[in-house]
Amino acid sequence: MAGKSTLTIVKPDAFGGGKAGKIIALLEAKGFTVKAARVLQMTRTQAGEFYAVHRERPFYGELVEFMTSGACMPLVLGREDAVQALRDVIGATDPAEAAAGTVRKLYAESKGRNAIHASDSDENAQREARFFFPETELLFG
Ligand code: FUP
Repeated sequence: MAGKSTLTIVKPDAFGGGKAGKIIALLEAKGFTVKAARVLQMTRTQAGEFYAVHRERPFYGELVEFMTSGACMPLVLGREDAVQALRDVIGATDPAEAAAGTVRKLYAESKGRNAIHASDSDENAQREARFFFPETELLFG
């Protein structure tokens, strides 16, 4: 059964550019509720661990550099079929390929500086939510 929660991050380009409010408003308009939120500037260790799955990819160094370049805002979001619904709302990784009305079409600068992260499976959503919100076990279920 599809889960009711997912993890998003308003990335440093969007957070630093004053877009967090607009992005959260768009997500709420699409039926998501905010279940947890925080603001932090990730260390290289944190960003490296969060994106460990991409460690061998050519863009990994740039990705860690970007994600540690300023404050970001992780949020746990609730909705029916949360993971897939959020993937649909954020749009393609490259904003040039993202559909009209998606977060990345509206707010992303480039494939690297692309405004928002969204978990790609229920398993990763749980893992990523625990990464930023280790004190809460009640966000999923
Ligand atoms: P997405 O799930 O759409 O965020 O995309 P991926 O999981 O494939 O990539 C994670 C992040 O790596 C992207 F958000 C941005 C960065 N990336 C690049 O910088 N260049 C690429 O070619 C692919 C991804």
